[in-house]
Amino acid sequence: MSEVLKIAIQKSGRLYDDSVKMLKDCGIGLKNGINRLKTEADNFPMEIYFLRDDDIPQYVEDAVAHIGIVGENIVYEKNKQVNIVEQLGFGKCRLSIAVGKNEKYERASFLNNKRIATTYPLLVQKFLDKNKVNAEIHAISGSVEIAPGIGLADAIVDLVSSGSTLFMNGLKEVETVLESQAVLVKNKNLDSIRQELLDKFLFRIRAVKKAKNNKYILLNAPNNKLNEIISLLPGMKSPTVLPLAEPGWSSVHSVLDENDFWDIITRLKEAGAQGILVVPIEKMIL
Ligand code: PRT
Ligand code: ZN
Repeated sequence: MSEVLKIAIQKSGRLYDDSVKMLKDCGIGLKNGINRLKTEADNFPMEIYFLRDDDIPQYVEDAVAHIGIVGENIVYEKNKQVNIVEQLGFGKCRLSIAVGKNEKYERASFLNNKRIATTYPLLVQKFLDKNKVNAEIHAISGSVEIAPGIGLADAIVDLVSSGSTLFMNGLKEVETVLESQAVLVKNKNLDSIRQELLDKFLFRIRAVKKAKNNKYILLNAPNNKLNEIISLLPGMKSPTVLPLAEPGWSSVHSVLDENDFWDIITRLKEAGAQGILVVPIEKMIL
């Protein structure tokens, strides 16, 4: 029982649901305990710790948890000794500079001798140093967006996703300091048993991620158009082609990348494909 992989995830907040879902998609269920500090996994040697996101890098550095799920924004701001192993594709946002909507911000030099409110003082200082700007950083712990309105700051640096918080506070986003998403981090000195467990877990994560980015496609094609249609389809190796009961027709199966999806579907139709079915893939192992 001691040889388990301990993972830290956010206790509640924006990363909680997606973190639990990712575990579930990897076949790892959480036992429903009343103890909300930690729980065991159903069918993988894993223990799940529920923590504040800000604390996760420290816990992973100290090997209290072997791995953790946390935003890149927190990883870089906390600057702890952990390794990023995988980007997880959720919790996407950007750390951005925002100023009053009527200000004329053209470049970082706008910030010279100004006051900047943020909960990310380390990342802001790095940005200022890189751009050779001298500004005063006010590190505050929350509600950064109200700082300009109450006269505490001339600019803010905060996380943005839809932009509506900035808009509602009369601010505009002018420059991105960091693009961020949830990542899997690990302790730098994992023993071989935990590393092996992590490798198994990562294998599952990658299969789930790959499946999410791909779709399974089935279509009917007249045999005289088969070559053209097949040439449009990448497939995992090459498309599967099966004869239909109706003479002169075939059924073609393949896998499409989400990014090329609409473009290829349009070209398939133009090439004579009919009855196109597109279905999600649950896991994809190459
Ligand atoms: O309690 P705990 O400390 O664990 O949680 P928290 O309140 O510090 O964090 P939480 O749950 O708000 O966010 C956790 C992580 O989600 C962050 O560290 C980011 O990696 C990621 N994330 C993604 C975001 C956002 N999008 C986001 N929009 N974190 C915060 N915001 C906030 C932002 O600070 C601002 O107040 O949402 C507001 C802006 O949103 P829009 O949509 O109005 O632009
Ligand atoms: Zn937090």
